[in-house]
Amino acid sequence: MSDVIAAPTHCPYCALQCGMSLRPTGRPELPVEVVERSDFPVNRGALCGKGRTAPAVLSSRVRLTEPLVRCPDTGRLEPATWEEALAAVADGLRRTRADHGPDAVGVFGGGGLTNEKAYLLGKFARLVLATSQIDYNGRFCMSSAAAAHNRAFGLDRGLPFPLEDIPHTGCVILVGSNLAETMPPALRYLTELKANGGKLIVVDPRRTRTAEQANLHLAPRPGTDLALALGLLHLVVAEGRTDEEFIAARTDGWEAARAGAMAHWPEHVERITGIPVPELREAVKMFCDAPSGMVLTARGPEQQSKGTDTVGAWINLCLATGRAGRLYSGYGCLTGQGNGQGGREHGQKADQLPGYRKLDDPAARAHVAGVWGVAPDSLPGPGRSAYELLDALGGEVRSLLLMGSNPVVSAPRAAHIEGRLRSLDFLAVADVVLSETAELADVVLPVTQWAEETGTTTNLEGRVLLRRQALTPPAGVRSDLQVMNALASLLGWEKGFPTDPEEVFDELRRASAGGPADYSGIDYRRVQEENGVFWPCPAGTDDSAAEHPGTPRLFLDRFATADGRARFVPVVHRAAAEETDADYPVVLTTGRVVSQYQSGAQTRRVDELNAAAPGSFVELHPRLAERLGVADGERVAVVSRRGRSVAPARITAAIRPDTVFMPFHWPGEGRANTLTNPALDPVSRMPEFKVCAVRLEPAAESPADSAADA
Ligand SMILES: Nc1nc2c(c(=O)[nH]1)N[C@H]1C(S)=C(S)[C@@H](COP(=O)(O)OP(=O)(O)OC[C@H]3O[C@@H](n4cnc5c(=O)[nH]c(N)nc54)[C@H](O)[C@@H]3O)O[C@H]1N2
Ligand SMILES: Nc1nc2c(c(=O)[nH]1)N[C@H]1C(S)=C(S)[C@@H](COP(=O)(O)OP(=O)(O)OC[C@H]3O[C@@H](n4cnc5c(=O)[nH]c(N)nc54)[C@H](O)[C@@H]3O)O[C@H]1N2
Ligand code: SF4
Ligand SMILES: [Mo]
Repeated sequence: MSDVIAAPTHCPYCALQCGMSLRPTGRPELPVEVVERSDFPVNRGALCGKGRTAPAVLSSRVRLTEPLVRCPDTGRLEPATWEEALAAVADGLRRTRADHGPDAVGVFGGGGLTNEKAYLLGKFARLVLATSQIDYNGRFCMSSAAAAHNRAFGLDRGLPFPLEDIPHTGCVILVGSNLAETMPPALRYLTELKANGGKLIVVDPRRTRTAEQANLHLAPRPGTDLALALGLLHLVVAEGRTDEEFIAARTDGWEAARAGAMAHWPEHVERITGIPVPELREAVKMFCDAPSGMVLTARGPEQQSKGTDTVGAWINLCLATGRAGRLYSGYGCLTGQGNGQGGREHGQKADQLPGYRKLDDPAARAHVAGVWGVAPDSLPGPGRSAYELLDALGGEVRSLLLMGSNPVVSAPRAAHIEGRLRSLDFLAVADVVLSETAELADVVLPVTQWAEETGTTTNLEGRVLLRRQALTPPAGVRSDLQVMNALASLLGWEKGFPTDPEEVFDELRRASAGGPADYSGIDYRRVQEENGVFWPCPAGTDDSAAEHPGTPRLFLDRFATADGRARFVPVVHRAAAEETDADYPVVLTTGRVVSQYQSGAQTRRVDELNAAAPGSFVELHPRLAERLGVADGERVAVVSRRGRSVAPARITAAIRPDTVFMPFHWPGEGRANTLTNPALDPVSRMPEFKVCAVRLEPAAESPADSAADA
């Protein structure tokens, strides 16, 4: 079958980007298997079940191996040649553009795409399609932390230090991260922290496997992290635990931030969050008694309609206590997707150009236009954010090219978004499997996967990594880069579009040079020899200049603002976009389980993972279950203003009695996103996945009509 070379690479899934090696099996149905690779420092050989079983998705039994085009007669997706499929895509996009103008064509990308793909997708949208309408699923992920990072530090890199620093700090506050399930090999860093005498505080409405590790678990009502952070800062000030020297030497704006915090009295914060004042005091004592400290956030506090301010409040706590810009101290965001970091730096975001440059900055436009060989004026301006783009489908945006996301399952208010996708004049989806979104497409393009292609990703530490091709893809699939190249030429783009990943990376380096995320000194050879290189890594100014070593630790001497000082951002608490009331008295929050990944498009095709996590469920407290008369395992309906979902009850005292939790990995009647609220953060445009109001009802035994708005 395929000719296979054993090769070191990285997992296709989450932002940890665990190192692994692939060994040929000689079995066509499963051409490679994963073997341990202990030389990569992030995971030192450890893998979760998803990474271990990732080769199952390479199997022709579950993946796409030929293009599909919707037949006008049968209305069904039918096999087609690549020439037919690509011509159909070019025609569909061209027709929309001719009838409605370039901004009627949209592009939607993903944080799982390699740097090379993300970079070319942005270039393809702006040059070949000349559209401003491009955004990506990272907007659903960590965009609030990204915005808060930029506001406070002048730069956004998920972690400003390597993971290996965590065991050396004195105290970690982990806010809304369940990394025991979402990045299992990283749990080791917390175990080592505690073994070194460091303290762990976990903030999560549920007593998760991660929270079980904590010295102190604070369980706030979902959507109240902003009040919590402000309340802690209030106590820090009241108890005289600020670091005045650090504040004076390295920050600006303390007075206004301090005034905001002083308005949040502990008793008031207890009423909002449900966390008793003595626990607030204990948290402050633990954090401030330690010689150094870190605050790490993940999706819990970020996926809120005030996510940017919430992260800002946690950053203020770090700045006020001098827990930033120092060795073993700082704020960091645990980015989620395989290339969640690099995917947000190179221009698939609506307002962005490569190198984390801003699309509305004339100097940035001039630089990138120069690399691309076009006039700066020819670059479109910023477009809509992800949810706003999906919501405009069938209206102002009439055709969509989608690469690397499955919004039918993962977008907020998903039944409505599914309706918008159905109302498009034309939808093309490039994917490795027939996802729920691909099922709606007019054309489906089957593309190569991680092990079948070469490309770089940037993990949550800002470490640029290389996945090298390890096996030959099946005949019938092409790479995303080949897809863009072919479409560019069919659409009349004469300057060519590279298909060799290393050539694309070299262009990306030049486009990023001098930008905030400067990759110009990084190349494939260095990445391989050094087991990853941390950006920023500018190229030497002339050939004799020494190689820049990369930047594992940011901000030790100065922050990335113009004057080198960090900015306090004054914030005050505000309520969730949708509060509970008599009709919808319970809070719904959503998230993940260890054995499924995201919309499940890939992991729901792996038997071992399905056996471990076969379907959706509703986690609820025994008291709430008793009030409803629901027994464990019984089907329960969850109803919000957006729709109704049904899934078995999972009764556990590990969740607040006023809150229910659903994982979002499944389509159909158990789809959590049928319920979620698309209210957006005003700065980051992040939807409020983590809080909405619902009511619960016992469900009929027969599968319910999952009635929902459209
Ligand atoms: N197994 C698995 N691993 C994954 C993924 C996956 O789908 N499956 N996805 C990857 C991606 S893209 C991402 S973004 C990361 C996400 O990684 P995490 O952020 O760890 O994942 P979540 O489960 O979404 O949310 C974390 C926790 O937030 C809590 N939470 C809910 N509401 C609130 C709130 O209002 N405040 C606070 N403080 N906490 C709250 C939830 O109870 C949950 O335990 O995981 C990555 N890894
Ligand atoms: N309720 C709720 N909803 C959420 C969240 C939540 O916590 N709660 N979390 C949000 C977050 S953080 C995220 S990141 C999103 C993720 O949700 P999605 O954007 O739907 O992410 P995936 O399920 O990873 O979808 C990736 C798709 O691209 C395909 N794919 C994989 N690799 C490639 C490639 O190289 N090329 C191409 N063309 N396709 C590829 C996969 O097969 C899959 O169909 O979900 C968000 N939705
Ligand atoms: S933790 Fe993330 S990167 Fe590591 S094996 Fe699991 S899914 Fe892959
Ligand atoms: Mo994510």
